[in-house]
Amino acid sequence: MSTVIQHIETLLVDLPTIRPHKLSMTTMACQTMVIVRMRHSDGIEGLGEGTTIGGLAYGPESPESIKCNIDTYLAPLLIGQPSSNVHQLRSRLNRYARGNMIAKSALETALLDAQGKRLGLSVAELLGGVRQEHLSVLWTLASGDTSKDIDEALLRLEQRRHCDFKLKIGANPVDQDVRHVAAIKEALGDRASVRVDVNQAWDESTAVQGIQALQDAGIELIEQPIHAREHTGLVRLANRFNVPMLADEGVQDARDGLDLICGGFSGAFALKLAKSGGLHGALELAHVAQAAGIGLYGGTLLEGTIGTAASLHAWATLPKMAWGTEMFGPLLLKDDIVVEPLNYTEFGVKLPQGAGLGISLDEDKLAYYLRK
Ligand code: MUC
Ligand code: MG
Repeated sequence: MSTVIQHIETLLVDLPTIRPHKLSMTTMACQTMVIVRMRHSDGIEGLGEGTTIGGLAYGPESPESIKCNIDTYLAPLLIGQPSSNVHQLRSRLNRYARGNMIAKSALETALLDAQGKRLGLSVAELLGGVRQEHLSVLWTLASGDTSKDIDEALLRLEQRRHCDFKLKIGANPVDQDVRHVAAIKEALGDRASVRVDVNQAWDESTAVQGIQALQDAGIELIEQPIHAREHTGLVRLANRFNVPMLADEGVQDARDGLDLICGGFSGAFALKLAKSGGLHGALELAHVAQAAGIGLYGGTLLEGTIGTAASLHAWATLPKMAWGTEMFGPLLLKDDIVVEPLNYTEFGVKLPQGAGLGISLDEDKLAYYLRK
């Protein structure tokens, strides 16, 4: 008899951040992860994670809605189904439930983790095999204070932790943001690259003013300066400036990617499991981008170790990404809920080894941080 999915449990886990993390739409002091434990009839448990930023501040799914929609709608679609045909299970979820990409991503991760454990293969091997074992990882400076950000960057450079830095801007007037970024770039000089993420905060004319000043200051990449749906505006900005544009919220999946490419976009795409409903969806976008010569970047929604490991397994199957990754989520958290944390070393992170994701839960820590 074939193995079937028997039980799906979703847990809200609240972990404090090491410092306030200030973005254009919210300031985070805590991260909430939705952890999925999926039990199969052969006794194997698959782990998944769905995480977003700042409740409903970043996107239409909150941790509470992810849990509620999995428990109420998505889990019942999977219970009793054969465990191992992930494509068929993805189609089933997409047929009966629209959107909810973060929830679907957590479930797909748990399915792949279980299937890997069943076959004795890592998730990256299940996806076709590993092309990179060590992935570069940048750090996001978002304390909200210029001198604290400089100290943080210098420490991470000295530790050989990170040598690329992303600055979260857009919450302040453009002149103030530009002064902040330029001061950090000047302090770091050629030792580090500096990029910015505006998280959609500008309109196009503010973007023209801001990007010109950031380009003059030596900033190397501008992430999502304008609203996600303004694809033609992003194409205009990409054509106007030498500094490349990185589409993030504006490119959720392969369809968005195709739309931007057909519109003449020449920048780069940020991949995120959370945007594309899981590993396969994110890789579909990656393949469209590769066919069009668009550079790639491995993005995060600040997931903990389980979600970060899932992303690493997907990115590891791609050739080296032009803009590296930002898979630093676990480093922003004060503690972890896994037995063995990821190995961050030499300006990057190593792909976890072992079957499935290669991650196991620390049950005591999980119980401690579990939302009661
Ligand atoms: C985003 O929009 O890129 C990534 C790093 C960070 O601090 O926030 C995220 C989301
Ligand atoms: Mg972004």
